Amino acid sequence: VDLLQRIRNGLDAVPPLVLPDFGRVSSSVLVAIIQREHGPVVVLTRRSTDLPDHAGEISFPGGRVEPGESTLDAALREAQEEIGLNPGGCQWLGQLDDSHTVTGYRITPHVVLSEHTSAWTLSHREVAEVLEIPVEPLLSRGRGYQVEVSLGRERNTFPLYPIPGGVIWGATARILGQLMDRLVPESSSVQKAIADRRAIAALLAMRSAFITTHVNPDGDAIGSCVAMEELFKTLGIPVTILLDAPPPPDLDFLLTGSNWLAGDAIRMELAADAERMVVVDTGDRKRIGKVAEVLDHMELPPVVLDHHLSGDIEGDVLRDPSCSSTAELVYRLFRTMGFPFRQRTVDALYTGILSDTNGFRYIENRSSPFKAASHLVDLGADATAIQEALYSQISPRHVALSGVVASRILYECDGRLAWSWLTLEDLSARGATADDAGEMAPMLLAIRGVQVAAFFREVEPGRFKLSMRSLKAVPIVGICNELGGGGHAHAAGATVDGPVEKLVEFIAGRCR
Ligand SMILES: [Mn+2]
Repeated sequence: VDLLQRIRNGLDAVPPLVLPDFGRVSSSVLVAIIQREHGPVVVLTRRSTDLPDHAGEISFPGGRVEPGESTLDAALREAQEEIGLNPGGCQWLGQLDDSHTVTGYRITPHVVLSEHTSAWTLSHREVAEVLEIPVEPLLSRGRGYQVEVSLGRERNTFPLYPIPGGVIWGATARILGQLMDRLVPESSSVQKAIADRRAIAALLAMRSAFITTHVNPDGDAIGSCVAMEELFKTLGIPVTILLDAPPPPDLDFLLTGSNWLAGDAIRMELAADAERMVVVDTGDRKRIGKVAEVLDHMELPPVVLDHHLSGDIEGDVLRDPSCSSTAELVYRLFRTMGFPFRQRTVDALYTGILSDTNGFRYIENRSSPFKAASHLVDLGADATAIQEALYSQISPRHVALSGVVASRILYECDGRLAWSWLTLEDLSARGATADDAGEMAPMLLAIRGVQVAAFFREVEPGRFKLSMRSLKAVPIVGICNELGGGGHAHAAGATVDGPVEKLVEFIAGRCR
């Protein structure tokens, strides 16, 4: 198939990302393709060195969209003004992705096939020269060199394409990269981008929303809820967070200013009050507790944003286990959307990443959680306050219960498996709740020589919540799956019937 046909096919196969302007100036550019003897070329301009902005840089013809004008009309008009390209000789091929610049513009690129053959008529005030860049050699560079640029607190990453006599960078390079992506629509990165934009389109099209997350919510669950709430508020979409039970006190600071309902307020009659539900940090119906009843009675299926390996809720599912946390997934989504990060959003997302990586311990050697966190701190996340809020809040009852758990630890498999337990009586004798017990498995896993930790907490007589943690060499999610539970490779759980000794025998058998 010839290159021009591949461009057409790619534009048809990959839908454009269409974004709100989030208060930025609306602008558009024209990606004009001309079929020359040696193959298709794309028309770029070198901007005049006298211009106040982007002087001497290489860019597509384009500019600000005037009131009442479509983005396509604006792009064609600007191209005519700048280089004398005749709009009548253009055939529209399609639209590339909206993007936001660090300088405050939303750019919509339109791709046209132009029949231009005569000499270019330059507006010398704006344009120094027209560059006809062959598409073929660009393609061999793929996505080019990835360059990150900071301007104030903003950051942006885009490819950089060297061409004879200069480089293409910035928003122009990103748009060119989008065109290159359309030439390989089957590649996994493009397929991932298509999944992203399906979720983004679903979120932007909502008229009212509920947001929910899993029972016993952690910093990632609540942080992701709050970040999504901020998105809907900014878009003017009515939104309420629904929680199975009131949030744990140490996460209260995140929910200040949020609109949320929990516990007895969760009734299935709520289903009529919002158009769709967004489920974050889980994709399992049984993990959202009471809220499942509301979900079941809603007309439209939910949007799921999750970083766990699997889930049974159907709808628009954006699942990415390569993310350390749902907060990291939401951070990436907001970057793609060009959503302007504000204080509440960056605090919520930083909390999610810090919490789910347990203070950057569970990162599986990925750099992405650090990059996201570093950007969020640059954007103003109060890392110190969040650290104190999450990690200086252990209740005296938890410390007392830890003592009980520590005094009972038993070892199997030559000390590689450590396990302990708490009964309902242990809790009631100390006036403690399940929240006071919290996570005990990490304490067991920190013991020298221990590779697998199993902690059992009685939830009703004879029935236990098993929580497991393991070191890298020993994945334990399979064991929890066999027991009817699930989770991550090295942090998983299940609800199981005793006696505990029998269960430990089973686990030890799997660890030998
Ligand atoms: Mn999570």
